[in-house]
Amino acid sequence: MSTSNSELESWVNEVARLTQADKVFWCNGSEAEYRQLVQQMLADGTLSELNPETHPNCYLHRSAPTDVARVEHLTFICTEKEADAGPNNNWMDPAAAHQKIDQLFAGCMKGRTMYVIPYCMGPLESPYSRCGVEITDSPYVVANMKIMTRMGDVALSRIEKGGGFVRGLHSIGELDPERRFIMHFPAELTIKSYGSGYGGNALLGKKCHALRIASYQARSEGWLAEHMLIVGVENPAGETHYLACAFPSACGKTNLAMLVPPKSHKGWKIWTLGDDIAWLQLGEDGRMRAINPEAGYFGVVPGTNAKTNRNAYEMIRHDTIYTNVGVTADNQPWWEGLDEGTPVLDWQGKPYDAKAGPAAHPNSRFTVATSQNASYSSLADAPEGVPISALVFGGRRREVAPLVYQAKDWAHGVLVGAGVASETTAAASGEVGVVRRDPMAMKPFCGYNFADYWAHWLSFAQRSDRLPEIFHVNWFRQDKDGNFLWPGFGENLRVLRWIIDRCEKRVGAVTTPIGLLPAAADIDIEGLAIDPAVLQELLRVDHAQWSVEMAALSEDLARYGDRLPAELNRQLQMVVEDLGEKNAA
Ligand code: SAT
Ligand code: MN
Repeated sequence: MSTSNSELESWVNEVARLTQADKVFWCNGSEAEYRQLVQQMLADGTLSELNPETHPNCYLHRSAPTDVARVEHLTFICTEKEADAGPNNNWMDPAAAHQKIDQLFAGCMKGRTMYVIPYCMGPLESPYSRCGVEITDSPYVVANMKIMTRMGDVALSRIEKGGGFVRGLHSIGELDPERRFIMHFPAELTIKSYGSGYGGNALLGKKCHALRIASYQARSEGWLAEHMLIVGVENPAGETHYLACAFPSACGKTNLAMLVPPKSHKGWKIWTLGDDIAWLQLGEDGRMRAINPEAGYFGVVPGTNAKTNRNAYEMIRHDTIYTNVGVTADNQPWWEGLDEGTPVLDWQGKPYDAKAGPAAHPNSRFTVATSQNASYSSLADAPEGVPISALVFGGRRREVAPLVYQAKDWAHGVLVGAGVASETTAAASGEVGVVRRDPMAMKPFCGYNFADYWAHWLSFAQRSDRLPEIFHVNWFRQDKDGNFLWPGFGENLRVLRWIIDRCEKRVGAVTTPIGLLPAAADIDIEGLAIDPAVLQELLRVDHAQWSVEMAALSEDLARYGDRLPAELNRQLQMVVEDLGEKNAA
């Protein structure tokens, strides 16, 4: 017996029989265990050591070239009824799915060690946290899970105290894209993932558990599992507001979460709670509280430098696992957007040739503990989480969406979230740069029918009158020549200030059909080389464009048929009518 939880014990035995693993290894989560795994991976070539002088305890992993991002077309939600998964998910019948994937798992760990990773998503003492156990044959996954979660003995003892756990079974299989599936069985709190060793496909605590399974669980338990960063903004008077912000993958969540206040903003501080996932619960006082279920960052490397994200740039100089970056002649990691050094090898370990492609894969990643970030907030470990003042949605949009606007109320805010759309990035396989509708930035991550999810969101208005205000931002507006209109990065603090002032009712707003916008004078642009005309443009609501946008949203919502909450349609109709009236006027 390796655990007093008999359910866990018998599942582990059953998996060992199915996969015919050579050895079963229970991870205790210690530093010594991590170091030993690293040694083993250095010996077998899974990792290589980076320059220990410039980057102590940093390692490079090169993934299979056909395994470099999440695979949404191979990701399934397996519910008894197809309608429960919804048009937003790929669906498979649970019995058929088990059969299909168990065939792949049969015997797949022959000659391999099977690692058992008990993990806790969220602070160990928090009632909002949830546990899971991932079984994997990948030591790279174990090392990443060690950084990304609270894992090992501490998690096992929480599981043994009761409360259940999510089962995650993972094998890299043959790393064959033709034999790859990421399957979720929400009713069984079970995940089965085969054939990929990459990020969200393989670190099952992240997107699979903390978003897809958790969103499903959250619905029945009355909370929300969201694709949101959590950030604290402290003003010079020492007052801190916490915001939770949702953006699609690779749209700058990590940068916003660890924003460095510009020189013009003396006395302002940013506190990072999380960069990717927020679990939101209503506290006893009716305020929404957030915890970050994760303990590490799995962040996009390209573009990271001392100017774009100084905190990230510094925290990844030690104790970091790099995946798919290039290297310099003296074995330092290298990526596009790093303004120093020259790559000699690309992410596949081939001699770097600028004509053949980038040195670092566009979705190359760093894995690093949250505590290494200079702006880390120790409240990330607080069992009660932090109170949220504002929920902020955003996307990457060349046009249409203004720099910032506020929803008129909670129900309208749900429409604003449902209307999130963004240009695609390299975080998922497929074409890059096309506008895709991505409601709440959860399109790839909601574990059930979006129609039911929106109904769940709307229901919060009946449960509290102290809900956060809801906003939408867009840092990515461009002019006709493709130049960004807004400087972004640290300067985004200027927009966060307006958001907080709105929450505190310290500033007015201009009412438009799409929501409440700042008067140009209320966005502080002092010290910015930005033309007032450009700011006007950033805050312009183009009614014709918005009518087209609302038609696209309406078409997307229509896919949910009768299941769509009537309230969401009502909100949409109000915006459409307002736009029409203003057009006629
Ligand atoms: O690969 S992950 O899903 O972990 C990263 C992302 O897409 O946000
Ligand atoms: Mn993400």
